[in-house]
Amino acid sequence: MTDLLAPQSSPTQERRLVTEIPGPRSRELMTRRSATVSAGVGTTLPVFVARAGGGVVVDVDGNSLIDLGAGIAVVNVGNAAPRVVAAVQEQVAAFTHTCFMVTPYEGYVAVCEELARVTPGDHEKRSALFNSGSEAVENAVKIARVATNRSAVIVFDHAYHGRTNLTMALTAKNMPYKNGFGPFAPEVYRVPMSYPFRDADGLSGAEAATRAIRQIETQVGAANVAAVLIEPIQGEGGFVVPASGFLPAVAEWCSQAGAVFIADEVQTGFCRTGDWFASEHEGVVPDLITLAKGMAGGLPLAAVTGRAELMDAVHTGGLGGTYGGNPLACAAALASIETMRELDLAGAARAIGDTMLPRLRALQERVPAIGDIRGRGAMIAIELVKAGTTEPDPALTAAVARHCHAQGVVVLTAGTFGNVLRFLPPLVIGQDLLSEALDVLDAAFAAVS
Ligand code: PLZ
Repeated sequence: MTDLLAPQSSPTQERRLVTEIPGPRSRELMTRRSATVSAGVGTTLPVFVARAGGGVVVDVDGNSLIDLGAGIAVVNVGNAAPRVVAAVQEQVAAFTHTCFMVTPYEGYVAVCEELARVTPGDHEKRSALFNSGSEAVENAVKIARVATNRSAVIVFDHAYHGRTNLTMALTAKNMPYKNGFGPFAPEVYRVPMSYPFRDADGLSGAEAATRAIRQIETQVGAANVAAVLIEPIQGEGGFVVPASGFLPAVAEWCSQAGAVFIADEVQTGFCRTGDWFASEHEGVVPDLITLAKGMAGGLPLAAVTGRAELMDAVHTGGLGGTYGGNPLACAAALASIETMRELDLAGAARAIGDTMLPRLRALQERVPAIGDIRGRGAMIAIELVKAGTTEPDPALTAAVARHCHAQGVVVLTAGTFGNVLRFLPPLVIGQDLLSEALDVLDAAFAAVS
């Protein structure tokens, strides 16, 4: 009998470079990639993966890299997490697909039961399952429109909600997400976010909310608003944490205005920020919540969970999709959620933040280009600027990221201005590895600045 929680199936938890990065086999595969994969699909770090687990990614040349990306906040439970592997293996041998809309199966229902338990609020809830975060967001908007019989959707500066047509319209940043891909869906209105590092000094969360709400009321009209859609901590936008009081004030306005408050927790969800969901930090209870990424340990699964009266306002057959709630993905989600509970991964995320923040603050003392350090739990970022200003420094950001990559640490960038380094380690990463990754980051700044 194997212990499902023991990491014995994981690769050795170490940073080990045996070739330059990328190594010869990865370079060969990159050549094949260029000849066959669309140039439209980018690459952050051109090493091809052979295996991954815990806090490392092992490439085809035998290099072992420390993972501070978790596949963009997906493998919160670790890559190929033992419970997930076992659950998927069992399911794949039983049946792989029937389509839940044709002949249902228990896993889908069990996932929805879990989502009702773990998401904020003790009201009656319903869920529907999809394949990607974008699809979840699209469906949340559909549900809000049907339930309110209104059409306007409010989104924020720096928001990221996906790459499909509606979610491109909801996303703020033009390059690379939107450029040339229009026309975009109508009835989407963008208002200012609370962004403490870039707002006027001392602008409180309540004041930033008033600024956004005034714009909604004057430019859209409260009675036309179907939904306000917001990431409680913005992800691709650069881990922007709104000033405290902002989210509760926006949520409160929605309930007054009869608009649906949708929290997009695709990136922040499933223990990432030190709570099950980032909305909980300020006691906000979203009407609808969009989920994906961390929920299924790497298998494609997404969800909209929300108030029963909204979710059930949709006519029968109005929501669905061939693969939504695929049985393998559901098995993976149940195993992931169980792992999060058993290993207290919310606590682990808080511990990661507690390790990272003091180290980054010490680094900031030596590196004046670090303008801001922010985030919560295991969702931490630094924003790089020309020293003493708030002018973004995307070139320095790219150089530091490249240096980390070359030294065997997977880091990601983000931000409207491309000047944010973000850290999203798997929540099961060991403290030693995390600390070694921070040493590499220190050295990267010393080398490039
Ligand atoms: N909402 C808050 O973070 C996905 C995008 C990576 P999908 N973020 C990573 C890229 O460059 O495509 C995301 C998110 C938030 C929605 C989405 C969309 O989720 O699963 O990528 O569709």
